[in-house]
Amino acid sequence: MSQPAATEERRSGSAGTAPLPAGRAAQSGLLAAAAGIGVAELAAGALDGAPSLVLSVGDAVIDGVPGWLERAAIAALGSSDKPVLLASIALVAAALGAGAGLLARYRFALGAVAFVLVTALGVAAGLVTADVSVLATVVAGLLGAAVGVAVLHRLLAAAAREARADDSPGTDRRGFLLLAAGAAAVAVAGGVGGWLLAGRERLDAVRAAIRLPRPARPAPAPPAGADLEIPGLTPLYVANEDFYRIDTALRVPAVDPADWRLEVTGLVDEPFSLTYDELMAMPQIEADVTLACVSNEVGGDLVGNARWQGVPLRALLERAGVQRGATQLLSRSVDGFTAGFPTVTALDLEEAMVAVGMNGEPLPAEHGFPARLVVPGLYGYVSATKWLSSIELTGWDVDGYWVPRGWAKEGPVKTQARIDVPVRGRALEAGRQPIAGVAWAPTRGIEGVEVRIDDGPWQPAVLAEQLDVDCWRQWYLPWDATPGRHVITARATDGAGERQTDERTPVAPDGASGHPVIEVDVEG
Ligand SMILES: Nc1nc2c(c(=O)[nH]1)N[C@H]1C(S)=C(S)[C@@H](COP(=O)(O)O)O[C@H]1N2
Ligand SMILES: [Mo]
Repeated sequence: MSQPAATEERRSGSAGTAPLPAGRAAQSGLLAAAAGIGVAELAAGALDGAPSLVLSVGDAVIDGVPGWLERAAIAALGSSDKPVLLASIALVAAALGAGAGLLARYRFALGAVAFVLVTALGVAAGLVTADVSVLATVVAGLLGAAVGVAVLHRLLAAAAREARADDSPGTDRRGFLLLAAGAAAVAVAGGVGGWLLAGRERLDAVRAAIRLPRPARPAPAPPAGADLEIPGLTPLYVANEDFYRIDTALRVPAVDPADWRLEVTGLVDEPFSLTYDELMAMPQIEADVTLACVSNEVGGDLVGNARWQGVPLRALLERAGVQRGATQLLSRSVDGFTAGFPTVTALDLEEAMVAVGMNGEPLPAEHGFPARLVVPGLYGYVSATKWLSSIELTGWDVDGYWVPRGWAKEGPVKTQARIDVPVRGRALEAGRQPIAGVAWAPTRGIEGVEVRIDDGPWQPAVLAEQLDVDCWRQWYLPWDATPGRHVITARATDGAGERQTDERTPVAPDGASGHPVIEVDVEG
């Protein structure tokens, strides 16, 4: 009888020597990692100056990947690049946790060391974030690692008990499952709590309390007929919550207007800085401007039109006094993004502004609260800095964020038409059907759109009222759809009489060109 030995093993509770199944060890490691991450996130939310370690790792990935990969990710995933990145980090963390669990099955110390090493990587990523407290970040990491290791120890001990309990497996299995559920609850509560504490909730309340001033120069109401209201056609103004979002910020910067300043610096006679209240007290304008991303494919949806409100850049530049040689306006965000464009553009275009309002509301957090730039006619990557922190006048030799990453120094928006109707992939019946879409050439306006069906002639589309040269224009063509497959092509002509080229180019380095084409199957 080996009864004494078994008792001895049971009493020691040593996970390292227990004959526990590999599956249980992996589960234990995964759950311990989740609980540890949850606690670290909670601590990061609670401690001043500690960034979320998970999001810091994400930021490090974004900063570290080569430009072509970052471009490819945006091209393939568009606005869902961030959820996909976070899901990937979760998967990798789960795999690492499971691996640590398997290591701990042989030797507990090995698993514990794995936890500490991975946490150290997270802390390292956190420490390179702007404005961190080293102490708070390390404490968040230590708490996470400590909880992870402790939970791992307890789960493995429970799993070992379960493995040894031939007589009454039910109770011991329940013991493991209860602990497992507890670890999962810690993970979820920590993650959610950390996110709430990180300030997003509080900022939403601050933003909701802000009233936009009446613009000194309001934009005219859109003329009747500027929106054709055809089902499936993009509305003239895209609602804030539907507006495309592109940026390098994994975590939307939570900028409290009370702590915010806008610096106007560089090659100017009198540098100055403004508080949010001072900016809001300056005379404001309203303008309807279509914003487009250079990564937008022909026919893509990284483009939108909104009514923006803010202070003209020209007013800020006049106050600062632009010096000779200040050929570039370089804007910077609170999270270190930069974008630059010719100073003359800001002086020439009265609609170029520091925007504080979007479609009648204070800027949404995702779109740059409390202030961003909006410059008609330029792609966002050279101009539309969100969470704006400074405007620096420089020479042309300084480059914004995307220029060394393979994008053109100058980014004028190319003339484009897009076909929205017939809606891709939706069944279509023979008979009278509209073909409809939008076309944009900000600062130049749209003079015409033509549509070609199969190999037929180019037919002029009916244009909606032009709201403004800076914003897109809807168009449609009535069509007698005949059964079978059809190819529909469109092209726009801008206000200068220049026709959209049919030459196809990729989005890099300066924006896609070519005609939008859709294929439709008309039912007989
Ligand atoms: N701070 C910051 N501002 C930014 C970016 C960014 O990565 N960070 N991306 C720019 C790009 S590439 C585009 S196309 C526009 C998109 O603005 P939106 O997200 O409000 O549509 O924001 C611009 N402003
Ligand atoms: Mo962009």
